[in-house]
Amino acid sequence: MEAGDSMKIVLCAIDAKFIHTNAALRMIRAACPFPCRLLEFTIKSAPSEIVDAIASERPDLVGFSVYLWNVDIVKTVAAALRARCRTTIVAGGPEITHDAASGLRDGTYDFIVRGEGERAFASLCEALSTGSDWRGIPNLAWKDEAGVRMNPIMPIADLGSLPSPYRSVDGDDSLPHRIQYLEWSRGCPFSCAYCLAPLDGGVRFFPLERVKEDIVSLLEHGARTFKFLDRTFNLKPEAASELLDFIIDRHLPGTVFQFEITGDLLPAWLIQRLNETAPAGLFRFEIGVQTTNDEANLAVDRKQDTARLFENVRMLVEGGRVVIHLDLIAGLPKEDVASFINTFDATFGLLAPELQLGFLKLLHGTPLRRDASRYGYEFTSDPPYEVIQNDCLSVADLDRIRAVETCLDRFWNRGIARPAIRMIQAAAPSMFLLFERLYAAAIREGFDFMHASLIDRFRLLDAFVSSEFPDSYAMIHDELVLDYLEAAVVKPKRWWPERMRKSPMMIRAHSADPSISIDDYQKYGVVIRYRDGFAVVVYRPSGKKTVRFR
Ligand code: B12
Ligand code: SF4
Repeated sequence: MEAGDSMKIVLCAIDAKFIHTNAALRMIRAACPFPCRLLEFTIKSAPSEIVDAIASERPDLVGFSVYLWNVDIVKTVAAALRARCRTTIVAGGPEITHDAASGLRDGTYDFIVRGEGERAFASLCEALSTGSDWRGIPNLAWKDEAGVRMNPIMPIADLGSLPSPYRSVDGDDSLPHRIQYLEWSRGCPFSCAYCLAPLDGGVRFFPLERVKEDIVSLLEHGARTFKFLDRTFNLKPEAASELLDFIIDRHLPGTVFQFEITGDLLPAWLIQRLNETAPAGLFRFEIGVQTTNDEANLAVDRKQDTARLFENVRMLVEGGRVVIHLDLIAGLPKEDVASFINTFDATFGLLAPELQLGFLKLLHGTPLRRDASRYGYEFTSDPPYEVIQNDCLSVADLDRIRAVETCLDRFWNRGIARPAIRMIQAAAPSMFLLFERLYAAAIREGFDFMHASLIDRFRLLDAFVSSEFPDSYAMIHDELVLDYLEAAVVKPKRWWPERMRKSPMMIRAHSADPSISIDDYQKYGVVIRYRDGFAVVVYRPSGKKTVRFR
C-alpha cells in the first residue's frame, strides 16, 4: 500500500457461539476513519474457511479480536494468512493485552493494541495510510530490532466521544437471533484479584441518552436479546432505575435484557420497584456470589456483604419478576471442600432459577495469577487456565465439585423437576451431598448426562428419591409425575406404573373446569393421582392446561 491510499481493512471476530456478537470490533469499526469490513465466525468455523474469507478481501490490514475462547484459532488463522498474502496484522483484546510480548515475539502479529482499541486502532490506520510515525500511539505494542516495545495504556476518558455502532445496522438479518451487547459504563470500582475488570482503567460512563438511543435503534431493527456489559450495572442506582424504567416503557414482546449486578449494592427501593413494575422475564440479573467464605473473599480482595446480598436475592426471587442467575467460583484461595459445600448449600437455598458453578481461571494479567504459587495453584497451561488444584483443594475435591456441577446443570438449571427438587431441598441437610449421591447413582445406572431424554431424567430422579427419602417418597413422586407431564409439549409416554379408568375421571375433571370440553379431556388428557386428589394435563393442539380436582 502506498502512503495516501485509502486502506482496505478487515476486522475478524471469532465468537464463542453463533448467538454472541463481537462488541469490540463493532465499536472499533464505528470509530475508524476508514471503512472496515467486519467478518464474523465462531470457534467451530474451519480455520481455512476464515483464511479464505479474509484473503478474498485482499486487505491491507487485518484486525483480530483475541479472547480466551479464540486465542488458539486466531493464532492459526493469522499464521496461515501471513503465509498467504502480504497484509499488516493487528491484534487486540483482553487475552492479548496482558500477554502482548509473546504474540509479538513469535511474529504472529505486527502490532498489538493493549487495552481499549478505538483510538489506538484509528490512529494506527491513519498513520499507516499517510506514512507518518506511529511510534507514539498510546496502547500500541510492536517489535523492532531492539525487542518488544510497549507504549503505556491510556484509558479513554470521554467515552461519549466514541461513535455508536448501533445507528447503522440496516440489512443485518442476524439481529433478531443474536445477543446485542450494550455498554453504559466501562471499568469496575472493585478489585477482585481473579478478574481483569480492575485493570480496565477506572469506571467511566457513556451518556445515558446515547444508551437509550442505541436501545431504540436496535429494537427497531429487530433485536430482542440484549446484554449490558457493565461490570456493575447498579453502580449509580438512580440512573440505573431510570434506564430500567425506559426499557420497561419501550420493550417489545419477547425482549430480554441481561445485566451484571453487584447484589449487595442493590437498594431495597429499587428491588421493590422492580418487583412491582417489571414485566416478568424482561430482566435477567447475573449476580456474583462466588463464595460465602469471608476469608476467601479477603484473600482475593473481594468486598462482599453476604448477608445483605442474600437478603436482596431472596427479595428478588420471591418477587418473581426478574430472572435471577447466580454465579459461584470453585477453587478460590482459602476455600477448601468443606467451605465450598457451605457456600453451595447456602447459595442453592436461595432457589434462584439459575445457579452457575464455575471453576477458577487464572487469567493473564490478574493479581491472583501472579500470586498463584503463594496458594499452591496448579492450573492448565493452555486456555482457559483452569484450576487443577491448590493448597487447600485437591484434584479429588474438584472432581466432587464437578460431579455436583453436572447434576446442577442437567437438572436444576434446565428447569427439570423444579417443584420436586424444592421439596427435596427442604428435606435434605445438604444439596451438595445430595447432588453428589445423585451423580453416583446416575453413573451406577449408566445414565448418559449429555443425551438423556426427559423420561430418563425423571426415571432417574424418581428411583433416587425412593431410595433417599422413603418416608416422603409418595409426595415427591406425585410432584415428579406432574412436573414431567407439565414439562412435555405433547402427550408423553408414562414411566410410572399406576393407571386409572379414564372416562369417570375426565367427567370429574370437566366439572372442576368446564372450560375444556369432555371430548378434549378424553382425547388429549392424561390423568394422575396428585396429593390427596387428582390432576389432568390436557395436551390440546391450542395449548396445554393442567386441571386439579378431587
Ligand atoms: C460477552 C462475553 C463472553 C461471551 C462470548 C462473547 C463472544 N463474542 O463470543 C461468553 C458468555 C460465551 C463468554 C464466556 C467466557 N468468558 Co467472557 N466475557 C464476555 C464479556 C462480558 C464481554 C466482552 C466484550 O464484548 N466487552 C466489550 C468490549 C468493548 O470490550 P473488550 O472486549 O475489552 O474490547 C476492547 C479492548 O479489549 C480492545 N479490543 C478487543 N478486540 C480488539 C481487536 C482489535 C483489532 C483491537 C485493535 C482492539 C481490540 O478494544 C475493545 C474496545 O475498547 C467480558 C467482560 C466485559 N464486560 O468486557 C467477558 C470476558 C471477556 N470473559 C472472560 C472469561 C474468563 C470468560 C470465560 C472463561 C468464563 C467462564 N465461563 O469461566 C468463558 C470462556 C468461554 C469459552 N468458550 O471458553 C474474561 C476474560 C477472558 C480473556 N482473557 O479473554 C472477561 C474479560 C471477563 C473477566 N473475567 O474479566 N464471555
Ligand atoms: S469480579 Fe465483578 S466486582 Fe469483582 S472486579 Fe470483577 S467485575 Fe468487578
